This record gives sequence, C-alpha cells and structure tokens, in this order.
Amino acid sequence: MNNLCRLTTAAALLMAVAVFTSPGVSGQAGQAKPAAQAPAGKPPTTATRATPKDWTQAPSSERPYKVRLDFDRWHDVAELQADLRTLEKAYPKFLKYIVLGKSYDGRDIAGMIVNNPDTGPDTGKPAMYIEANIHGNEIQGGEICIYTIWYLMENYGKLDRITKLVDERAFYIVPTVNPDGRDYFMHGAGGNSRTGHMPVDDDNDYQFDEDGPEDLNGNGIIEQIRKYVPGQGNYKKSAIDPRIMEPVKPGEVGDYIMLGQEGIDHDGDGRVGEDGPGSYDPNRNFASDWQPNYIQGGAMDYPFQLPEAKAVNDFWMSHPNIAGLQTYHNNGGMILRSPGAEWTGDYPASDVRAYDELGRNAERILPFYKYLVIWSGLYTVHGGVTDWGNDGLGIVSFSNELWNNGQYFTSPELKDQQRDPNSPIAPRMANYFFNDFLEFGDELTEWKEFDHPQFGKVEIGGTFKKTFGRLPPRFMNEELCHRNMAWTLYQADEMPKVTLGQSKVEKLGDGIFKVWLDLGNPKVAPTILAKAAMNNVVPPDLLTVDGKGIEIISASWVTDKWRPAVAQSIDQKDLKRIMLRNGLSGRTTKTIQYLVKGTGPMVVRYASQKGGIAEKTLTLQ
Ligand SMILES: [Ca+2]
Ligand SMILES: [Ca+2]
Ligand SMILES: [Ca+2]
Ligand SMILES: [Ca+2]
Ligand SMILES: [Zn+2]
Repeated sequence: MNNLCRLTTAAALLMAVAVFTSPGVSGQAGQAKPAAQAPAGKPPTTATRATPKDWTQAPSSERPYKVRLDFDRWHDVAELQADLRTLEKAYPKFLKYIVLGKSYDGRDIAGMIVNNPDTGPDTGKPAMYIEANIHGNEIQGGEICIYTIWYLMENYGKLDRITKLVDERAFYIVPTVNPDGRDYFMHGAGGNSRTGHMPVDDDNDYQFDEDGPEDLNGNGIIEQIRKYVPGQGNYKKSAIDPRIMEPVKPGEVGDYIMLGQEGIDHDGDGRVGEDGPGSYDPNRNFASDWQPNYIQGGAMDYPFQLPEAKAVNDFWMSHPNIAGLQTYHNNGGMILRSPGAEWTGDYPASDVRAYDELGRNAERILPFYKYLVIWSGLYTVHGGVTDWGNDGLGIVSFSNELWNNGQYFTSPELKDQQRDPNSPIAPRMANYFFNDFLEFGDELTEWKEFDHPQFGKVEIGGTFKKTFGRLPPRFMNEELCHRNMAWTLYQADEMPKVTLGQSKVEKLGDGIFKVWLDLGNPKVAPTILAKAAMNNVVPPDLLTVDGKGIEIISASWVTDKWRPAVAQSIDQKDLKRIMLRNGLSGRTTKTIQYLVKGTGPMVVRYASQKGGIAEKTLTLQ
C-alpha cells in the first residue's frame, strides 16, 4: 500500500466515524434516511448518496493516443511497412515514408524521415539514424523503430522535451535493413537466418543453396531429431527434466541418438541442411577494416557488394547531416561501440570521453545492459557498420545487443536462487521454468513421433522456438522498446549543436571595431570526431562573416575571456571564411575576437556538417 492510499483510507475512516457518532443517528450506515425525507425546518443529519458524478466529462489523467499499434508481438516486413504507412498518414506534416533501396530478393528497404518542416528541412539539422535487423533473425529492433516514431509523434506538443527534440533534430529510422532475412525468419524455416539471400555455396559442391533445413512437421520451427535405439545410443533423457537430452558419461550406454536438425538430405551428401539460403554476414560488408573471407568469415568479396549494405550506405553518403547512429542487434544486453578489432587501435582520447559519457548514461537508462567496446567486450568484427559509421563517416555510432536472459529473474532473491544448482530457476533450467510457468508452454516444442523418409521412426521436438532467447517474451517487449528508444533519444539530444552566444562590440575609432563572439557546442558529442578529422571524412566547420563593406583586419582566439590579455592570432588566408578543422569539442565555448573595419550589420554564421548552423547579426555603429 502506498502512502497516498493509506491517507485516503484514514480519511474515509474518520468520515465514517463522524457519521456514526453524530447525535440522533442510531441506525447502521445503510439505513441512513435520504435528506429529502428529513422533517421540514431541521437540517439533514446524514449525507445524501446522490447519483454518481459523471467524471468522464472532466479531463482524464490518461492521454488518448491518436494511433494504436501493437508492441507485444513481432511484425513481418509487410506489417512493418503498413505501420509506417499508418503513422505517415496520421502525421503527414512530420513524417515521410522513404525507400532506401531493394533487397537481393527485391523487397523494399523502407524507412521514415521524422522532421518538423517549420524548423527547416531535415538535411539542415543534425540527424539521428536508427536501423535494425541487419541480421535477419534479430528482429525486435524493428518494433523499437516503429515504437520510436510512434512515441515521438504521440508526444509532440505534449511533452516539452520531445517537442524540442523533434524541432531541433531530424530522425531517419529504418526498421529492417534485411527484409529478406526477416521474412525468412518469420515465415520460412529459418531459425538461424542471420544472413541475407544472395546465394552462397556453403559446402563447396558448386551448387548454391541446394539443401537448407526443412520444417518437416509444418509447425514453423526447425527442431531437433532424436531416435530411440534402446541400449545402443549415446544420449539419454536428463534426470532433472526428461525434455532435456544429455550425452551419456564415458562407459555408459544411452537409449537415444541425435540426428541433427529437422530436414532431409536432398543432395545425398549425407548431410542435412548444410547449404541453406545465403550464409554470409551482412554486418561484415562495410568498408572500414573490411577483410576478405579467409580473415573475416561472411565478409563477401568486396565492401558494399550486398545490395542492402550499398542501399544504406548510399543513404548515409547523401545525408552527411547524420551525426548519431544506432544499429540494433540481439542479444546479450550490450551497448557497443567500435573499434571492432584490436589492431585498428582505440579512438583518440577526446572521442573516447564522449563515447564513455554517453555509454555510462545508457547503462543507467538500460538496466541489464553493459557499455562495452566490440572487440574486447563481444568479439572481433571486421567491416561492421559501427566502424564504418565512426571511421568512415564521422558519426557517433552505437550498436545495442537487445535483451538479456537475466531479465527473466531480476530480484536479488531470485538471483540468489539462480546460484543454487538444484533450483528450478538455476541457469540450466531457467528457460524451462519460464516456459512452463510464465508462458504456459508457448515457447517449447515437446517431442513428438514422426515418420522420417530417411531415418524411419523418429521423434522431432525438444526445441525452444526461434523467438525464444534472442527475443524477450512478448509481454516484456514494450519495456524493451521504450528503454532502448529512450537511450537513442538521449543520444540524439546529445548530438552536437552549434550556437553563437554572447557578443560584445567595442568601437575603437572611426569605423574600426573590436568584436567578441562566443561560439559554442553545449552537447556531449563534438561537432567533428577526432578520428573523423584524422581521416578527413568530415569537412571543417566554417565560420563566415558577411556585411556590406565589412573587412576583417584580424581574427584571433581569446584564450581566456575574463583575462583577455592573451589572444592567439588566426593565421588563415580568408578571415571572412575561417575553417575549424577540429570543430568544437563537446560542451565547449570558444571566444573569437575580430578587428573589423566598416559599419552596419555584420552577419556571422557558424556552419557544421554534423552540428547544424547558427547565425547572428551584430551591429557595428
Ligand atoms: Ca552447396
Ligand atoms: Ca548457401
Ligand atoms: Ca518443425
Ligand atoms: Ca545434403
Ligand atoms: Zn547481430
């Protein structure tokens, strides 16, 4: 019971006491006479029970949603696109449905631009790019993408922070970068459909994709096959739970053999499911630290060979205002940044500081998630999206590994129980417990007899569904959507934002002025990452001066505004067009001093590819 509830109960109790102790009242509560029947001239002695007040006419504490979408299930490609269309139709001013390109099988790679045109075109604002599902089986990021668009729109004009964010930033949101893989995962046999669908000969028999796994019993899941061979097997049913198969100890015999995953050996090579669709890694086909297949498996023959990788990269190249990137994966509960490989070396210290501050706050927004560097915290990745994003495009890039099985049993008491190997929620059994008592058997297929054309009488089953483990249970997905979105909105808010702040104009003589002006970036991310400046992938910020007849005699950086003795002269050819090669780092103010000849308006403009544009007009008189 909370405090408010306690108070209310106490108040009700007091009132009841007051009624029962009023003089002249001897009956029980239910027998109090209505006031209308009290004798004339006497005040009523008890309260009247009037007809209930119709509160529904007063404003509700709940906010009505304009669009209702479901976030407690998974959507195939057509459903995701339908949701995008629904949102676009409901919020046509802010939303624009876009197609970045086609997948190998010809599906649209659809996305949404979120922008308030009243505050300028999207391309003129720092933009946050959010994508999901480059690995076909890692689907729940798609729902987060839809949730993000939905939440921004539903709360625009209602929550000041959301309104400001949408006014100041643009968003590019792509729910599935690998629509072939997504639909194969959801509708096809594929449990392991990480890949896209460009054919690859996995087993070097000069045939492409000739023998994939097959859902023989038609329940939509690729299961295990076991065969009962009493006294001749090397597997047995576990004593803890007969649904679990375990290998026998040396010297023991078991009653079962395991025959691998569900399917048929179509090409007679003795193997089942050895060459399914594709089989490469779309997240190894990007240009930073790209390595050939013999170093980085699944990288394909050259960067951007995959139509999906090329489509998103073409979009990034044509939207250099993208300053923040999130690419959703699953699973494990991680907030990852590059480098993907140790040999490329860590980022310059100033970049690491910005990443660390963002990452530490991400951990606070996302309990159960750890902020980690890819090569040291996960594994080595060559040619991944976030390396290309940071090193090749100068974008602050993160990748979340969504969902962590630890989220099933989260209280300290239950965590203690998980340490007890005999507990039904010990790690080995936790999934079974969760399946039985929280999902009512929805996630596990039981063993069932099957007549296999090649193996004879077998049993198929014993498998958690493809949605289990990598994805949260459906009923927990809305929280996953919201928290991950909240983290990307925080990142979007901390993208660089250039400002022109305090200024001072001092008249030195006839038509000669000293002008001070503060240039600022109050956000965590720098306008140009140090690594991007090193790689020359982001153009310098540009500080320009305009005004009829105005000449800049000299320009210098004021080292300390409050002790202005020392100034560092800016040695550039055109002082009306000063380049800042390293931009403005995070949370910085820098003061410039101009010596100007001329009178009238002086327009100063700071333009940063990733930090936006600020303009200020000073008057020289
Ligand atoms: Ca083959
Ligand atoms: Ca293949
Ligand atoms: Ca099956
Ligand atoms: Ca085969
Ligand atoms: Zn992944």
